[in-house]
Amino acid sequence: MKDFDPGLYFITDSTGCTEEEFLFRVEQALKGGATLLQLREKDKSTREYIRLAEKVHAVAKRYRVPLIIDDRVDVALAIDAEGVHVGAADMPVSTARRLMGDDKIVGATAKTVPRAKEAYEQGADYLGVGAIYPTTTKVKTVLTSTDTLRDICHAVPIPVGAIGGLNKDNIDILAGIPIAGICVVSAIMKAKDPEAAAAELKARAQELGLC
Ligand code: TZP
Ligand code: MG
Repeated sequence: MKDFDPGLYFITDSTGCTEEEFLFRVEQALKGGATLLQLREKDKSTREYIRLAEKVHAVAKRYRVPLIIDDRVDVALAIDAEGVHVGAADMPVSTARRLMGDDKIVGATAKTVPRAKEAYEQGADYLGVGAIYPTTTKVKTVLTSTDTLRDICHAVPIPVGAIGGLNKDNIDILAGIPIAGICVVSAIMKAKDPEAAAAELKARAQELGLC
């Protein structure tokens, strides 16, 4: 069943964390109200990625939050995750959709209106658009203007999430843009208290009508 809420999309980064600390932080984020979870690992072997994904999936299931795997359709299929997220350098959306099947969530990164339309036409269920602000998370990206973000929201009928350097103190820049949610790594992952950080970010986003 494809049922997901992109309101507060928490994307993980296990860099510098023990596995125990990492899983604890993921759980705290879910407790704090993250509605969608993405496991994003750049340096793990396939075997390590699958092992960690199984553990994260078990936690996510307890909170009934869908787990999306970044980049890796094979890992998503191996653990029967709820979905996969593909970027410009990953598998095309149409291929990811064919391999994942119609019941799974396929998300895509888009930084322009044409790319957003293409991803939608190829079967994407949601889009991540950014970076809105410079980010400290390890990622190859360029900034996307809020005008482009707004244009993308109007160009496709699927949910659009804003990403990149977002936190509770700077998301007001997105007020009035019809996004479906906020996607963050550091604002939750690097917070002293990930549960409180997630709850506060969600409350602020709701206040601004962003999720
Ligand atoms: N894509 C665009 S920016 C980004 C990704 C994966 C990283 C966002 O991380 P943060 O820490 O919320 O800026
Ligand atoms: Mg990617």
